[in-house]
Formats: sequence, C-alpha cells, structure tokens
Amino acid sequence: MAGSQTHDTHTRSEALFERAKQLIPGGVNSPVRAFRSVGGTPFFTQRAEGARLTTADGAELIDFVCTWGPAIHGHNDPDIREAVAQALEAGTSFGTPNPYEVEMAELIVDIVPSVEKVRMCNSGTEATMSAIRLARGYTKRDKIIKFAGCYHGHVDSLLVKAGSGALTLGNPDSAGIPAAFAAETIVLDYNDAEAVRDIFQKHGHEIAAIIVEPYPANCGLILPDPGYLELLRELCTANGSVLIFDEVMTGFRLALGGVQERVGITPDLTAMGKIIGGGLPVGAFGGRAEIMDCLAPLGPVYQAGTLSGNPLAMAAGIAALKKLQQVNPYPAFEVMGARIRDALLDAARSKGIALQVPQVGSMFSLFFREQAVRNYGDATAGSTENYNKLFHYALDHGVYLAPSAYETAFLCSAHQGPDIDQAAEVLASGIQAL
Ligand code: KE4
Repeated sequence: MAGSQTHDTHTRSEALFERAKQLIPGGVNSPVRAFRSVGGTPFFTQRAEGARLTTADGAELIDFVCTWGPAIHGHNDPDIREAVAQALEAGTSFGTPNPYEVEMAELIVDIVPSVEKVRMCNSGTEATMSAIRLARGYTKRDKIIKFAGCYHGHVDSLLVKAGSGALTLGNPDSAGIPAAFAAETIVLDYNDAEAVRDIFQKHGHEIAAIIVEPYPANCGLILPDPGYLELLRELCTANGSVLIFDEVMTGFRLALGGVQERVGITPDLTAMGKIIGGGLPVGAFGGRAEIMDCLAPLGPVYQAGTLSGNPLAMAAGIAALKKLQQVNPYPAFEVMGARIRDALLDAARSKGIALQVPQVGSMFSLFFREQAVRNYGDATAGSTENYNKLFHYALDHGVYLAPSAYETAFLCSAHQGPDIDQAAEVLASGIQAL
C-alpha cells in the first residue's frame, strides 16, 4: 500500500524547500514543480522505482506524472539503467560523432512515419525552437501559427498564450518577449476550422509554419474535432507552409509512431523529446529530408549543441525505444486508461458532480464541467478548485497527480497490476469526498 503523504510528515521536504528557495528562484528548477497553483509545499523525491516515488520523508506515492512523460516503462527501468551503465564505462561525453547517435537516428527514422532525417538536441524546447527556425529558413517567411493553450517549451516566439507552467502560473504570455517577436506569432483557437481557413485566406503566402500539439496536453488533454488535423495538413500543403507536429509529449506514447501514426497524417517536421532520452536530457526534430538539409553544416539554418547526441542520453533512449518495440505496451495503456477514466466518471456521476475525463491510451486529464473541452477557453472557463482538492486528497492517500489542473496525467507500464486498481479506488473516493 503506498504510504500516505499527510502534510505533517513533510518535514525533510519542507526543510529542503526552505534551503532551495534561498538559492533557486521559487525553490524549483522548473516552475510547475512548485505547487503554486494547487497550494502546499512540494515534496522532494529521494528515489523512484517502477510506478512509485519515495519522498524525502519516506512516503511512497503512486506516480501519475512519470517525470512529465519520459518514464513510460516506469522509473529506474533495469534495461535503461544497464544501458546507461554500459555507456558510462566508455565516458560521459565526447563532443565528436559517436555510434549511439547513428543507432538513435536509425530507430527514429524507422519508427516515426514523417521522419526522413533527424537532428538530436537536449530538450523539447530546443527541438521546437529549432523546428521553427528551420521552417522560417526553408520558406523564407516569418509568420507562424500556434494555438492558445498549446505549450512548446519556453521558446520566445511560442510563449504567447502558452499552456503548461505558463498557464498554471497565470502568465501565458511571458514577460521578456519583445513585441516584435510576438508580432510574428498568430495565435488561434484549436479546433476553430473557420479561423485557420480565414487566416490562410488572408496571409497564406506569409505563413512559414503551423506548430501544433496534435492532441494538446498542456491545458489538460484536448482532442481534435473530426477532420481538424486533416484541414491543417491541407492548408499547409496548399500554401507551401510547414506543418510541425510537436510530439514531445505524445510521441512514442500514444502509439509507437505517435499521434501521426494514430491519425495517419504526415507532418513536414516533428519535434520530439522526453521518452527518447529514457529520463536523461534530450530533444530531437526531424522530417522531410529536403527541409532538414537546410540545416548547418549543409545549409544556411544554424543549429548546434555541445551535448547533442550525448552517449549516455542516446544509450538510455535507445534502450527505451527498443523496449517499446519489444513490449508493445499500447493495448495495456488503453485498458488501464479506460479503467481510471471510468472509475472517475462513475464516482462523479454517483456524486452528481460534472466531470469530463478525456483519455487516450496512457494520457488523461480532468475538467470539472458539463461539456467536453474543445479549446483553451473551455479548459480555463471552469474553476480549478475541485481539481486542487482532489490533488491533495490523492496525495494524502498515496497518489501523485500533476500539481496543476492544466497538465495531463501519464500512465507507465509499471502501473499494471495492483497499482492501477489502488489508484483508481483512491481517485474515485477523492471525487466522492469533494
Ligand atoms: P522541455 O524543454 O521541457 O524538455 O520540453 C518542452 C515541451 C515541448 N513540447 C511539449 C508538447 C511539451 O509538453 C513540453 C514540456 N512539457 C512540460 C509538461 N507539460 C514539461 C514540464 C515542465 O515544464 O517542468
């Protein structure tokens, strides 16, 4: 039984947080970890194993954040650990090409339908930032389209009506972004077919790219209306604009080939990250060779990175991808995801509480409202009060949900068995307790 995380057993984490706050802004190295929107003091994790975290106070938590996506096999996976240990024998970084990079590129090209060539980098942010620069360099155009609530990392031109931690903290338009940058970013509502048709009608020849999370998961999880993604593909093709799928979160998670494999749409570029690093720092972007070959040293678009293709990160990511190919966890994710979704919906129905639980495979989120969420406005219309209450109930009963209503929960293979049942019971009773 996962231990409870009652607040009075928070002492070591609280002491660590006090020290951290003296030297690290907000006490965290990434804002969403600070529990600012859910309230309370963040716990510190001492170790992670399978589907569980052990906090600095010794509490054991069933983890539905999975380090924001990378831990798809569960934490501290033995095969990934062994791969990193082996790579470590040969050193930590070379700054030259290394065999792991070639194997990783071959795996990604083999797995992701749209990728003919790929470049490794060190974060999802670098991946989307580089993809945008590449699309602008390739098309020689400046304007890009993004969608309200989508989060593509902390890229200057994309921190406009952004989701995830920016939205959580109530500043979806970050300070420090020059107006000139934001002026080149057109923000539309996701699922608004008329708006995107209209903008291409007026500015099609100026638009370098659309960048989209095909299933937005940074303002909760939102699914496309039938035909919407196909429309984005059609408009980009007709106007010579680059369609960029940001699959940093959904890639290798919602299918081995990501959402693009599920929906059968081929973007021109794909941003990747998280899972392909096996928990180590990583990002990648890839797509049509004709576009990718605009990158230095072949072409005029510069992009670089000291630790890009780092042997330890590559070894970990290769082990993670090969394990996905061997294990094929996706059918089990659909079953476990539905199990949690139905437990939540049944509990809400019996309590007479309005709740939506969009769920696809190993990803789900909660919106306390009557109607389905189709866009940022819907997602932010409701109060987050019920979510925050459920978050703390769950934490006190040994289950760790994302510390923000504007995130998505993740399952991993290690949830299978007693953990998923125990978590479903805790979350259902948490809904009952609202
Ligand atoms: P990173 O730079 O954090 O590796 O990736 C940025 C990014 C890009 N694209 C998508 C679709 C993403 O979800 C992310 C990052 N995801 C967040 C969680 N929603 C990371 C958590 C955090 O910021 O601490």
